[in-house]
Amino acid sequence: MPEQATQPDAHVPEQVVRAQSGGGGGAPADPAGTRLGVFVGGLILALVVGFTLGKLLGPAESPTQGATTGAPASSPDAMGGAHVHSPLASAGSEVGGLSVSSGGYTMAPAAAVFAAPGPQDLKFTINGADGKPVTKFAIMHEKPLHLVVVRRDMTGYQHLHPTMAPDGTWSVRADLATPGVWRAYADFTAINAAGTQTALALGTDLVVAGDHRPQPLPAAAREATVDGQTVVFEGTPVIGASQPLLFTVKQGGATVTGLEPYLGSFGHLVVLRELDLGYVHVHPEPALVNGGVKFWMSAPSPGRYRMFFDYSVGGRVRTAQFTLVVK
Ligand SMILES: [Cu+2]
Repeated sequence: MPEQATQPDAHVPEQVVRAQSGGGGGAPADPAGTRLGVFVGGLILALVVGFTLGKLLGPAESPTQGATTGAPASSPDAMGGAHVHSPLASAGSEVGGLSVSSGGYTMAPAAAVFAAPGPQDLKFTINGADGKPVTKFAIMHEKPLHLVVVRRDMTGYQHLHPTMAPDGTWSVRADLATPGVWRAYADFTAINAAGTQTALALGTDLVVAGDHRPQPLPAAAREATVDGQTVVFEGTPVIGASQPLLFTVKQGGATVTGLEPYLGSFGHLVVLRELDLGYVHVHPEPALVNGGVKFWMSAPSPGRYRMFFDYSVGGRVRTAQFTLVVK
């Protein structure tokens, strides 16, 4: 299986500011993830759920900070300003990544068609409502922007961290190893001139010319092997209610106890929906649970999903992949 592509740590430009952080402790009320507060059109407060990292989020934070989300900030379900999220209620029920433009922000790739497969220097900007590249981003999970790249048949997954030039151009080397249509998701929290933070996952297609050989989605399984380690998950996602998912890493039949924090948590889970590649990025509880990494997820709809679980052991990041069927 493909390894997590490793990238040099992103240089964090001066313009990138650190989001207010909850500092970890005392966040039991928020294991599933809520995010408050994006001004839309100047007035409306939107409530967005997607993923969170308890370490970054405290329950009583400023309404404009929090983890990024897979859902656009202005999604209709999020507009009920008065409703209060029970901590486990609706995290993950939205998908993002379906649009190249949302909430006043637009992802603009420098090139979206490539003449041949192979490593490419991807470049793009995130443009604001004024059409100019955004240069201020909040740090979420230790990075100002996360880029997930995968071919539309769910092969070739990469979780990358581009670097930003002072003019707002993001660059990263990505391996578009095979012909076909790829999806690139930019997951970030932009900060506008007024200081308002907007968490988004925008997505664009990238087309690689050549003889396209789409692969079928592997059968659903609760176990995946990556680089000599076996990863299993427990839990059954359902629609409309947040359910736990516990991922445990095993080697030689024993649970690997040495999971290390990676990008501020013990694991990261990207869930993509088959057919439209809707993006659900959930995050774990801050502490290990019986040596495993526990996430909360609410499935957005019936169907098949591909789950990509990034974790770090011995300083090495691996990605375990699973097909999930939601009924
Ligand atoms: Cu990332």
